Amino acid sequence: MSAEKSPDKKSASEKNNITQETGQATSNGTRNTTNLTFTKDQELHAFREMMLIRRFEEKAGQLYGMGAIGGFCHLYIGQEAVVVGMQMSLEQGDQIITSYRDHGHMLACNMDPKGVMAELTGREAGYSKGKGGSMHMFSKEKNFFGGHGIVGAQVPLGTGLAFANRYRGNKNVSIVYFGDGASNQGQVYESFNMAELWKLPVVYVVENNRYAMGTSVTRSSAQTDFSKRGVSFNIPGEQVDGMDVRAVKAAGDKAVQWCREGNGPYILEMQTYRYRGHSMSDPAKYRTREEVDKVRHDSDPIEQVRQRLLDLKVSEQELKAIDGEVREIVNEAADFAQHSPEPDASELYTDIYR
Ligand SMILES: Cc1ncc(C[n+]2csc(CCOP(=O)(O)OP(=O)(O)O)c2C)c(N)n1
Ligand SMILES: [Mg+2]
Repeated sequence: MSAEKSPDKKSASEKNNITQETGQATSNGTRNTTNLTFTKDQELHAFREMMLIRRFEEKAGQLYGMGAIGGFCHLYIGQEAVVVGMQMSLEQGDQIITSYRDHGHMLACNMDPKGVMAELTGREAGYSKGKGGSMHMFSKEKNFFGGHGIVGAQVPLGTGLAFANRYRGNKNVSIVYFGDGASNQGQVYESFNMAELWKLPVVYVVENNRYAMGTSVTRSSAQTDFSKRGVSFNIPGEQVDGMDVRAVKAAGDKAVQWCREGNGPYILEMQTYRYRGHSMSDPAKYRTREEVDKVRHDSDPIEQVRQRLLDLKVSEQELKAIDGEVREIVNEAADFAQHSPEPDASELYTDIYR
């Protein structure tokens, strides 16, 4: 019997409908219908932050198409609510670490869009002096620890960040983002074991966007409820509607508090979706246009916030003005990047171990 036909292997979307329904899921996979509300200021903040990521990614896609960006480039379009909602739960000094699908995480951490775009285009003014590209950027100042191209590699590293917090006796939490595909890696479970054993303050955020490259979760994962992946280590977990920024923040608050109080790690499965292909070179033939259109139409994270703002009597013009400001920031970043010089050849010999 094929994986698709097995009764236990329903698709994540079947089991955990990505809908506009709000509310947190509990660890047994059922959703609470807790009423989640944001103040108008929080809605505006979420709208602006998500728009910045979306416009930035659209521009990166354009520049890639024009040949201005070389190497790999993985866009975050569709997943914006995850990183924006989580960021709203964090405090100064909390660390972030993620995979190669990292532009949104950097912008959410307040890294400069000019520095990110300059890195994408391989310029001297980029965060890694033009030598790292899309997948390898860092900012110690903003507590952003990369940007990792090896699937799952950030999980033990992020667990190490949590160990450092514990060792130093501070109250900071490390947020480790990884994908549904990465969740099947052995190093993830070695990390889970140590994190629970030593009660490390780490939130593991599984960004379940339903695909690992061209492989759907139902074809690759024996257990598609990623919130349960910590069960044998006694790590609590929840499934979260990762398209609703309010649900993300509510779950983030709970998980971060759990960690800050010294209870050990927490797992959040964010049910989300990527609109674009795996990377810029993926024609995405493994899924239908209709599947993508349906998610965009029914549960787009930005559209949800836009609708709520309109209900709060924020005018279309105000929302357009925010979009205009964001577009300007992104255009300036693209101009800056393209006018920044390429790194000098001597840079080949810096920032390396001999
Ligand atoms: C150790 C390792 N194996 C394989 C790859 C090739 N690879 C790059 S991305 C990817 C899929 C990962 O999917 P997922 O974790 O779901 O993250 P997403 O791309 O959906 O954000 C694979 C297999 C890699 N980079 N590193
Ligand atoms: Mg994935």
